[in-house]
Amino acid sequence: MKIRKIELEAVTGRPSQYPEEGLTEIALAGRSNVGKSSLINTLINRNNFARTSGSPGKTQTINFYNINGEFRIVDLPGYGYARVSMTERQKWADMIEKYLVGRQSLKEVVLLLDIRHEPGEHDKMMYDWIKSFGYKGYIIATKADKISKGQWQKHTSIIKKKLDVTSIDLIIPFSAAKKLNVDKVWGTIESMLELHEGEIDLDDIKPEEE
Ligand SMILES: Nc1nc2c(ncn2[C@@H]2O[C@H](COP(=O)(O)OP(=O)(O)O)[C@@H](O)[C@H]2O)c(=O)[nH]1
Ligand SMILES: [Mg+2]
Repeated sequence: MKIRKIELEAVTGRPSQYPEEGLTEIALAGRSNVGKSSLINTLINRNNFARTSGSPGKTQTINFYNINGEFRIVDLPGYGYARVSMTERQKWADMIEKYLVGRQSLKEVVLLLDIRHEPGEHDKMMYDWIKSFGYKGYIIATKADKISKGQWQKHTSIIKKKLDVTSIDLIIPFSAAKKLNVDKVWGTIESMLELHEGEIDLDDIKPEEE
């Protein structure tokens, strides 16, 4: 993917402030600190366009990144941050559900998991939730530089088993720190976008007027 232009189009939890529907959106979900912002920065080849942080953030917004004016990568608010109140949790759930349920442009939701750890209860809930909406269930296993390549398969198998992932091919080990499998992730995103483009658009098959 050639990146020509990136724009942070909206940072909001409110549907009224989402960017206009139309461009295909691919959303990223995962617990706080799993590496969502780092993944976005690596994909677009910028150091800190999507802000990363050492401490799990409390900012609960949905961030819409417009890529080349062609599609959007959508960074969903992270979960699993221990020090939040019930009201905060409820707000998170409302925000994310409104987006997942109501967003027509949303074509795929990718779950990010730390490759080192067995998925937790919240990860399982998130994955089941994603699957229940009919999404394919892609997983990016982040921070893959933290274990040796020889260990990747063992760890992705644990993820597959724990979350009932239909195919191991849906799990992509990835490292922002060492830029491992960047092309593979882009390839996967491109295939998601092509699938959408492959849908029949009546405007395309209408004969041109004389
Ligand atoms: N070693 C390593 N650290 C990473 C990687 N990706 C993210 N991190 C670190 O994990 C922390 C959280 O990353 P961030 O992208 O802000 O996570 P987010 O909360 O999911 O957006 C930061 O300290 C990052 O530097 C990676 O691929 N390898
Ligand atoms: Mg982030």
